Amino acid sequence: MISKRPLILDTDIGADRSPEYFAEHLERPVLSLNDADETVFARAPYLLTWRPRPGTFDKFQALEVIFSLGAGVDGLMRTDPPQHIPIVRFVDPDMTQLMADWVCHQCLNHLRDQSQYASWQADRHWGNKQQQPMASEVRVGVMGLGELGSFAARRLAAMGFDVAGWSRSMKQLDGIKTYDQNGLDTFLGRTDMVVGLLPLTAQTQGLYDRSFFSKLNPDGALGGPIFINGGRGKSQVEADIIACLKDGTLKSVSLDVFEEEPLHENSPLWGFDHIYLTPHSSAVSRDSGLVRHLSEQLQRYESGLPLQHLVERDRGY
Ligand code: NDP
Ligand code: OXD
Repeated sequence: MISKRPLILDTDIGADRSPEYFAEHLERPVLSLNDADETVFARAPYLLTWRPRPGTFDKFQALEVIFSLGAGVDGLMRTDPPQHIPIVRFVDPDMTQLMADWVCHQCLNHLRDQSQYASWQADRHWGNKQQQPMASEVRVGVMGLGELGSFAARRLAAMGFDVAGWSRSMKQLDGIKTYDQNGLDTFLGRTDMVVGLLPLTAQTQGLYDRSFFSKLNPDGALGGPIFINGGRGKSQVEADIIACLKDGTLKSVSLDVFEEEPLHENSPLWGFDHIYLTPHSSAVSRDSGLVRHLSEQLQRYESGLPLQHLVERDRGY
């Protein structure tokens, strides 16, 4: 174990992640960033981080690979990681499955009008039978067809929804109609329920605004457009979401991510009784998945194979 090259763990990334856990499972020395000293920084080749503090990279003299704890690297990119050092994103089947579960759960909440039943239950009220549209009558549009979006789109299609997808470059997915950047307005016009699984970049910041929501299909089977965001909160304009919920441009939303997190207790979003909010927990990076991913990538790198899931600097994701 001592002969293996050490990994530095930025322990600010999550309370339950200990260097000891990773050292045991990766079978190599793992040190906390906070405990590392000059001698460690002089020789440490690997860093696992997510939202590093400013100046973190300046400490390292021999850094070779930066591993992101999360699938999204916007927090990492904000702190100017050195250009020549590769950044490996977190990609793992458990995370992909967790996100698809959340997306499907939210789509079913809207399909079956779950907030209405929950409020009747809270009032001990039997209620009236709701109109029940079929999933096949609902057009879902998934924005971002990467690791998470393409799997979620397939799962939605398997559940019977009428699914389309949109991404920067054109994709081909069996049974799913796809659009690239040029097809955005057509894609939005056929969409009743839009699911955001985009990374936060200069191009996607503030994308989900009133003009965007106004392009969604107002006449769908659910009685109005639905917005679901599991990507990044800074891609949405919350003032516009609130105004669009009030004037009916949007019928409802499911939000896991917010412009500022945690969501401020005074946010009007808390006050809507027919929307669904989760605290950035749609797909949490599990330690077991991280170990699997790091083991594989470290093994590849140390045996001379190319690293996978590399961030492309000019795209920002
Ligand atoms: P990927 O990099 O695999 O996929 C990103 C997708 O977005 C690609 O299809 C890409 O297009 C598309 N895209 C990026 N920029 C644009 C653009 N400007 N216009 C159109 N399409 C664009 O990422 P993942 O699927 O792994 O993750 C997506 C995001 O989900 C993460 O960046 C993160 O922010 C968020 N996330 C949120 C979590 C949560 O708990 N809420 C958990 C995990 C991730 P192309 O295929 O052409 O490159
Ligand atoms: C991620 C996240 O990017 O959890 O992995 O948000």
